[in-house]
Amino acid sequence: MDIVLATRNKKKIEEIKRIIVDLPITILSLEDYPDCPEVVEDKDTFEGNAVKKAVEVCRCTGKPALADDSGLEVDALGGAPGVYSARYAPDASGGNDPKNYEKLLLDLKHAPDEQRGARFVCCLALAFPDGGFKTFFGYAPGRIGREPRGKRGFGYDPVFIPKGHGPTFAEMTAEEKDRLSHRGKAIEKLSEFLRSSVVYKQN
Ligand code: ITT
Repeated sequence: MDIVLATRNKKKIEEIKRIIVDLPITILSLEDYPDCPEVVEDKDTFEGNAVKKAVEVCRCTGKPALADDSGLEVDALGGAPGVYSARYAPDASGGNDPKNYEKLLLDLKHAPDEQRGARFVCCLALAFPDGGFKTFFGYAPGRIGREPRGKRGFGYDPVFIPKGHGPTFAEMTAEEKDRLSHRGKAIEKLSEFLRSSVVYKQN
């Protein structure tokens, strides 16, 4: 079965590909479909944006499409940046720009440790050519550190410390992050669905 990844974030693509390894599916990307237009993310929920991205890419390619909408919810900011995580700093060039976590550290400058709680959220949407779709959620609870640490991962990883751990996601190996991450957990649920799904067995 072919699945087109409906994302332009190369780091997300790397993570999804390395976690889905044990399933006999061929992962295609938008680079295989250069004529598909950019999807405008104008919904105010992770689910809304993920479903929109998956459905539009599925319509354009004629193949099942998998989209990831994700972000960081910070308690002291009432859940911000949330669905706007990729564009939190007004002058950020995209979701992997350090300006986003630099702004977050500045906004939390006066927040004591007990108010630095946060969680990463990932919603995966898998859309099918018959118009149907399924969503899968994953959450990673943790807290925001006081300075960036580590060079691995992407986005807010250098400032996110998962619950029960000392290092940030950016200081962990890929395997350690995948075990704890919102994306890893959502992909586990997607994999269970694909393994048991009639659609998957028929293709
Ligand atoms: P696509 O829409 O093309 O998939 P994007 O980067 O714009 O790519 P989102 O709109 O879902 O994706 O934004 C998610 C942002 O949340 C992402 O760019 C990062 O800033 C942040 N984020 C999500 N998952 C993350 C992770 O595992 N580690 C660090 N930051 C993450």
